[in-house]
Amino acid sequence: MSDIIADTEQATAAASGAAATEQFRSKRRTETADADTKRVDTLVSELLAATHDIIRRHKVTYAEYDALKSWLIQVGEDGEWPLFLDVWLEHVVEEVASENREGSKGTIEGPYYIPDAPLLPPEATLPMREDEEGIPLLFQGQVTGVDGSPLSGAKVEIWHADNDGYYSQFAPDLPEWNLRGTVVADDRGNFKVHTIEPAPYQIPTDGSCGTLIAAAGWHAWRPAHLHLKVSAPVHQLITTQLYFKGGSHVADDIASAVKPELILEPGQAADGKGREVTYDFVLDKA
Ligand code: MBD
Ligand code: FE
Repeated sequence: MSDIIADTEQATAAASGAAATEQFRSKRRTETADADTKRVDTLVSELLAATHDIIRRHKVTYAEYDALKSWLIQVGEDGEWPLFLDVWLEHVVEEVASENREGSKGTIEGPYYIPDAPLLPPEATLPMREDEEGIPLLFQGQVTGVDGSPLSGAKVEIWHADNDGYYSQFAPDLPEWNLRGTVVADDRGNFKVHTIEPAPYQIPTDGSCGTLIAAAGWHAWRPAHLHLKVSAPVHQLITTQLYFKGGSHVADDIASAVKPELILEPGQAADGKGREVTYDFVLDKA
């Protein structure tokens, strides 16, 4: 567990931002961007030119320039660069990265993924507190290839917020792996996960992203969602999120990460306790 969070009594933007920044720094993607001079020149020159154009068209003043400067400094001090980038830019990066995929749709990862969550059997209950609040949810399905073949040994990593909208390791007083797990599917690619329905997530209002949202008159909400990474040998990993039909902000996610294919419609659970839903994952070949 991050010391930054463990030592903090209240959920603050600065504490969750610092934990997200620390988490990002320790993350290693399998591919790293090579510093191709021409590409850096093109991308940065075009970004700057687009900004120059905005300044000219809207006659941006020195007062506004100073407001921008102090806000950018504050984003860094709050550790909110991961949050800012994942909320307002990542969805387009994901769109470009997955444009040629045939299998299931994915969406953004967001700032709160932690690798190596505890391994769990094909039917499992996510680690949770004894008195964990929230409507029980049975989330089940099958992982197959694009040709329909079951993927034995598939892994379904799942992480989500609790009934108050908090993620373990990014808010105080939660067990380290609360509502996080790696479910290993059976030899037919089937899995069954018992958990609770997460609450909608509100961007911290006391940090710089919150300041921006208030200054622009936006709302700060993401719809309730399950995060998933689904993988299997010799197949492409999918990073995705699933939402709940009829839930608040499904139609106006601040992170623009909802797609129609990602909306679940759970029914009454067969055992009468809470709700259940089946969702299958189709993975492209690597
Ligand atoms: C979240 O829970 C999230 O998934 C994203 C993308 C951004 C902020 C909080
Ligand atoms: Fe999230």
